[in-house]
Amino acid sequence: MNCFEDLKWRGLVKDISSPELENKLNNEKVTFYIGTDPTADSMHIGHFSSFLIATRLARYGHKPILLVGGATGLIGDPKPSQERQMITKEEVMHNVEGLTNQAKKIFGFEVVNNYDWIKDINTIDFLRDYGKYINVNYMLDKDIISRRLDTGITFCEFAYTILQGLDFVHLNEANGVTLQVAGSDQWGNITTGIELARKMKDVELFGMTMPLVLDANGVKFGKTEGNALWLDINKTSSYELYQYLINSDDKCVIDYLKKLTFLTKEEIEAIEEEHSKAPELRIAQKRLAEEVITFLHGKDEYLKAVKISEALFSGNVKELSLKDIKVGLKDVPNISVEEGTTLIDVLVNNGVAQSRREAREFLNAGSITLNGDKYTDENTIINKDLAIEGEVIVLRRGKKKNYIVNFK
Ligand code: 629
Repeated sequence: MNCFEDLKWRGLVKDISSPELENKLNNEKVTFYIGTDPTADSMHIGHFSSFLIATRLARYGHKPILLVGGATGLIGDPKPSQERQMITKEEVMHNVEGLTNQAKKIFGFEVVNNYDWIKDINTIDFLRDYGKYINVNYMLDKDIISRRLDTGITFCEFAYTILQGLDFVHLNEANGVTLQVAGSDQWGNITTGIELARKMKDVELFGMTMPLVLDANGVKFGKTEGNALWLDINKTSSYELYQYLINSDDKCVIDYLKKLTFLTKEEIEAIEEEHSKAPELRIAQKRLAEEVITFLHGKDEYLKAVKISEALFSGNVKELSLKDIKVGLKDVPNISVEEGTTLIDVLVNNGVAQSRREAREFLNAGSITLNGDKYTDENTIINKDLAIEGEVIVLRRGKKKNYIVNFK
C-alpha cells in the first residue's frame, strides 16, 4: 500500500483541502506540522491518537514538525459549547515546557513554539498584515464560530483562528511546511491558514484532518468518567492505561488497532480473524495494549502492567512489590489498623462485614484472603509480619472487593 491508501484504510482521512494531496503524499517528501495548545502540562491519549499521524507520515519519508502553542494557549481555541477559562501566563509557560519535553521524548521530532514568532507582532501589524486578508463573514461561516453565535464569543477567541492561520504561513516561510494535519475539529483553523497563504503570497498550502476517535458510546476515545488518560507516566500509570485499553469494546478494537498501532493490514486482519473466533480471550485488546504501551513507555512498562493486572486478577499479590501494589490498587479503600487486632475486628470495624455474624459467614465460606492466602480463623492476629515489605496487607473479600490494610 502507498501512503495515502494506508491512511485511508486506517480510517485516518476525513477532510483534505485538495485532491492533489494524495499524489503529493505518495510521490513527494512533504514537510508538515501538527499543533497542540498548552492547556495542561501533559498530553492525553486523545492527543496521542492524533499526534501518531506524525510518526506514521514520517515512516513514509515525510518530515514532521510538532508545534506547542505558547501564544495560542494564551488566547484559547473556541470550544463549540462555551468560552474557555483563561489560564495564567505562568501556567502556560509551565505547560509549554512539559509538553515540549514530552513531545520530544515520545515522538522524537522537532518541536517549535508559536510564542517565538507571535510575541513580536504588534497590534497594528496584526490587523494590517493578517486581519486585512480575512473577511469577518468568512470567519462567521466556520463551524465552531457559528455554533457560538447564540451563546456568544469574545473577540479574543474569535481572533484565535487568525493566529493559527499565521502560524501556517510562518512555518511555510521559515521551515518549508506545506501541510497541516489535525483532528477534524481543527478544519476551520487549517483553512484560515490556507486562505491567508493564498491571499498574502499566492501559495497553495494543504490541510488534512482525521476523524475524532470515538468509543462504543460515541464518547471521545480516552475519556473515562471525566478523567483523562495522561501520557505522563506519573499522572497515569501504564497499569491504568492497560486497564483502559484491555477493556476496549469488541466493536471498536479493530478500529483502534488501525488507528493507534503500526501493525500492517495483514497483521490486523489476522488478529481480527483470531479474535472473532474467541472474543472472550481479548486477543485484539491485549495486542492493542501491548503496542500502545510499548510505544509510549517501553517494553518493561508494558510487562509490568501485565504482571500487575494478572496478579490482581488471580489474587496472587505476593509476587508484587509494594510499589506495584500501590499503583495497581490506587483506587481501593484503605483501612488503618493497630498491630495486634484480630481479623474479625478488622472486618467488622472497617465495614468489610456488616456484623460479627456476617464476618464469620465470610470466614467460614473461605472468602477472606490476606495477600492471596485464605484465612478462616477469626482470631488471627493482624500484624506487620503478614505485610508485604512490612507495610501493607491486601485484604480481599470474595473475588473482587479489595482493601489495603495499613498500620497505625
Ligand atoms: C496553533 C495551535 C497551531 C496549530 C494547532 C494549535 C492547537 C489547536 C488545538 N488542538 C487541540 C489541542 O490543543 O486546539 N488549535 O488540544 C487538539 N490537538 C490534536 C488534534 C485535535 C485537537 O492537539 O488536532 O483534533 C484532537 O484530536 O483538538 O498553529
